[in-house]
Amino acid sequence: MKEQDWRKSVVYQIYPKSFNDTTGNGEGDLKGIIEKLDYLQFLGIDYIWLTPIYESPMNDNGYDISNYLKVNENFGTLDDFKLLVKEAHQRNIKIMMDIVINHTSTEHQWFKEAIKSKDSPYRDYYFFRSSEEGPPTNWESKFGGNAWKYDEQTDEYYLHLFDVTQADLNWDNPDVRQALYKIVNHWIDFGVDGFRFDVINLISKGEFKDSKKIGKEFYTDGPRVHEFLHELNQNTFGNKDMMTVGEMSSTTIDHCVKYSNPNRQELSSVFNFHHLKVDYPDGEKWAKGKMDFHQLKEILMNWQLGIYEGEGWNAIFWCNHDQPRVVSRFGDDSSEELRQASAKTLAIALHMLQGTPYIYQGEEIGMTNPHFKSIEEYRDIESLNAFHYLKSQGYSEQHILEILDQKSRDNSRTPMQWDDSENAGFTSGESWIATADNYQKINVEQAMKDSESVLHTYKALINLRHQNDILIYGNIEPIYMDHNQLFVYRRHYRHQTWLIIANFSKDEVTLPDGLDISGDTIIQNGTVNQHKISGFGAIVIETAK
Ligand code: TEU
Repeated sequence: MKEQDWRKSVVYQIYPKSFNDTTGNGEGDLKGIIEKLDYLQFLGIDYIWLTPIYESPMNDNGYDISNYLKVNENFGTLDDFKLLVKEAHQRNIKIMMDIVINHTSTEHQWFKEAIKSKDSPYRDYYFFRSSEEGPPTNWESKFGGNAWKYDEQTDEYYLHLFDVTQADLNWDNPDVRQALYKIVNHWIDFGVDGFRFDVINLISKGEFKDSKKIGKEFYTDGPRVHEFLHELNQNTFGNKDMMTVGEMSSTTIDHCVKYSNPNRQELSSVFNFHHLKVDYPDGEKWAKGKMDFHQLKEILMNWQLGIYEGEGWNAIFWCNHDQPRVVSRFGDDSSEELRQASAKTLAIALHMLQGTPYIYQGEEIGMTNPHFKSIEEYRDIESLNAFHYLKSQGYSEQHILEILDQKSRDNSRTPMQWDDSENAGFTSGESWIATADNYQKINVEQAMKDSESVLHTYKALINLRHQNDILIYGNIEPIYMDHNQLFVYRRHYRHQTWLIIANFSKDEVTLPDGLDISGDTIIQNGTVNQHKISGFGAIVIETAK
């Protein structure tokens, strides 16, 4: 595989609204990120993925863009952004912008023009359809309800795969594509180093027909998606030193090989989410569920082998701004000992895989879900819509809160926990969302002082990736896949072999007979000997060199 430096990189995702507030208005801002660049440099990360900072009514916290060319004043000014890029570059940290070009906010000028009349030159920027018998199709919005909104003024419906205030763009219209390429190039001109493209595998819609499911089959990995991505590549970031990643909803390995194989000149890498649905009973997110460990291992390994085989490139991650905190979800946050042990082992198990590791703000200190007790504490539109829908279905408020406690996107959106002062040092004002009540124990300041903290495990893992080509280019060999507690695999590269053993249970486990763990220890969490591994223990051993 051609050597490409970006493949040695680790990305740190920042959700600016919850990262660091320097104005006291209770919301994070760009200057707050600049203040913390030395911390990120200490951690050793290579890129910052900045979730959307563009002008937005913030119904979906910035994923509903009303002006792509202006910085949302809640986050600061264009000068603040330019300073962030400059200061990050001075610390050898690159900036990856998050850009949402599958849909715009209904506050966007294009949509405002489009909805004025059927003859508007912008009408065909979106999907407007007339229908006598209600919504044109039975497709469901990912945020609940039908995916079509009726507009009385022009007696037509418009498509919104997400919130009703997020209208889907018509990529079949070449004017839309050219307008979007100009926007991407606008930000490239500010010296950014890459992009994360939001739900980019939904941009090509096929037939508008009723679905036997919820409609996904008509717009996921659609008929022209690869053509569009290649055109996007060639008109913007292609042939530049930029790293791109596509968020791929409900996609396949085959498509992701096509999206990320460099010879196809589409994207550099892909996010897929199949491994983060192993606690969805019968695929249902809004239900209480337990992690299916075998399914988790199988999906992770299938994607590792499939993408390696196709010379594509995975993003490897547990957390992001849409997902619950992994230590509460797949680890154990019921005690300080179990929280630390499970957070470290989850990190080791993930960071030894092939692909680009993504660390979500706070994951590196083992931040947990906040375990909110009332619906009033929630802010996320998807979660609030789910609450009202489940209530309409007759579920008790208590039961719904238990579901939200597990699955809400707000689990990852509580303020970054910097120190043990009020609001965890995130803001001097009233925070837009409550801080998790364990911030006095779990915060950056405390973690920096403790050489055994989760933070220092993440720092060590980032360094290992920078220093060891086996992690970048080595192939992977899953073993003991039928084990009920252990996640075990090998990495091979040239003459080297690394063995990775991670115990996903809180109980001590006897190692399988014949598993030879002699060799040099690369990194370890907990106690491991030839026969046993401690609860949530992990070890990486160089068994051949
Ligand atoms: O997320 C796509 C998406 O489907 C998310 O809603 C997420 O996968 C889901 O909540 C998991 O159950 C992207 C952004 O990451 C998300 O924040 C936006 O709300 C969404 O697109 C619309 O732009």
